[in-house]
Amino acid sequence: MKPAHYVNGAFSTEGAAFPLVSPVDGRQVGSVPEASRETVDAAVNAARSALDGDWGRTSVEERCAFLRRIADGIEARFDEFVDAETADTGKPRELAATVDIPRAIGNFRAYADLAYGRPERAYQTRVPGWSGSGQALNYTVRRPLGVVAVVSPWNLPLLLLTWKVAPALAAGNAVVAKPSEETPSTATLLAEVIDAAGLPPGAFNLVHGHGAGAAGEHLTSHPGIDAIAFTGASATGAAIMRAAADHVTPVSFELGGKNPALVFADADLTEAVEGTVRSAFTHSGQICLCTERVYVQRPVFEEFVRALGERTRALTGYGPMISAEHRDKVLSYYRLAAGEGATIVAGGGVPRFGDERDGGFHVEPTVLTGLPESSRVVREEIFGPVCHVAPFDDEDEAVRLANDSPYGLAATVWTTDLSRAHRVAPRVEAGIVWVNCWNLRDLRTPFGGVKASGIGREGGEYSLDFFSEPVNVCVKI
Ligand code: NAD
Ligand code: 6OD
Repeated sequence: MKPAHYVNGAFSTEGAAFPLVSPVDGRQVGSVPEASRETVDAAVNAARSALDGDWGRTSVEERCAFLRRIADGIEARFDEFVDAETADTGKPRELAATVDIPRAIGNFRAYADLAYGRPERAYQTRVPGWSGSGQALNYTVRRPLGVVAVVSPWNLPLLLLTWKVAPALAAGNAVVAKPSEETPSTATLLAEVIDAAGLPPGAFNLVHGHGAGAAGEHLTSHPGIDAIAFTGASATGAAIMRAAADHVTPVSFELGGKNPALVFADADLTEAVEGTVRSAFTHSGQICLCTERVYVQRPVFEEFVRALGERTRALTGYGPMISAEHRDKVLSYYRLAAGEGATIVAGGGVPRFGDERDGGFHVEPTVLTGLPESSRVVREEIFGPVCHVAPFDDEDEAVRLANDSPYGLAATVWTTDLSRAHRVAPRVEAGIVWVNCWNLRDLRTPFGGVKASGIGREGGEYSLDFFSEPVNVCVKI
């Protein structure tokens, strides 16, 4: 399968090609076509025509049936999807097979269920002194926003793309999607599945290419776009917001994080250590929800750091950073930490394998201590397999440290004290707080961040709300 655009129901590889590089060994494994402004225009125009045509006339039942067919289509080609996601990202195959691809299938099924069963409120309004019945009926109908741009990152490529595409289609929008330039493959497979599912041409379009000054920017600044759903870095969100401002285009943003974990002395320490290994190092820390700041109550600090260090040094089979550029960014933070006098409890460098992986973009899972809270390593999102561990004395200090960040995406609290869990969770400035677990997802719940971590919420009804416009109809009875 070669990465290809999918516009108005047709595949093409129009545009200059750029290399697709394996992060595992650094070799070029393919090429990706860069969508020109004309291709983006064609995709937006096709989406508009679909709304004016067959797609715009579909009922919610029909759209939900399409979503289920797409889910079935991904399932039927499960191994191909897993192979493609593993190859593009370098993540362990097991992760793609147990998280990325099943969740993509789940996204389509969940939104088929949610959109189909969605009630709307109605109000009977009394108007005293009115002639006739003196009453009116107010009810709400939901209209799609129109042509929606979906721009997604490389870390969970299909999961995050379908997380937006599924509700956008369920709500009746037409979509122009642009996946990350680093990970074009599963998006292309998705277009094949959508094509086979028989969606009317133009209802879903896919363009490949880079972001700034390229396909991504052409798309998000396009006057024919009615909304933008974006997942990626906060700085990119700011750039997209500036582009969106010209047309007052609504945005839904899922952005970066610098997520804290709070480990109280009453926590089950084995669980907290295992949980932190998962939350800091899954997909080599390249998940926006990963923990990069760990705060541990002083009586168990030394024990926790020792155990976390041991577990981290024993990790094997972890995947690489997505690119040489990203590897260099992560390593620059490792050097910065060392330069600022951090204690490197585990990792801190580049692993040597003695095989072709040495040409890839691996870095060691790393645990640091001893840095001041003001240091860049503690404040900035690194997006790699690294966490800094610091002590705290009491609940108030733990909450203050957790909240002292420009970000507010997710947090984890480890405690066996139920009252404490309920006290602390709502005080943490984050969109999601996990207690004694991490990244446990129910697709009906609100998902998103506060502060620099995002605008709005996705998930369940929240996504369907974003992707549709409520219209109140008031009828005199
Ligand atoms: P990125 O912002 O560099 O790129 C994301 C997407 O935006 C890509 O498709 C890219 O081509 C496009 N893009 C880049 N510049 C653009 C521009 N000026 N206009 C339009 N499109 C543009 O992010 P990334 O490096 O792919 O992903 C890592 C970042 O994403 C991290 O900061 C991470 O925290 C964040 N992220 C957040 C969530 C979340 O749910 N909050 C999920 C995953 C990743
Ligand atoms: O699980 C999800 O729905 C979701 N949006 C995850 C985001 C992960 C960030 O990398």
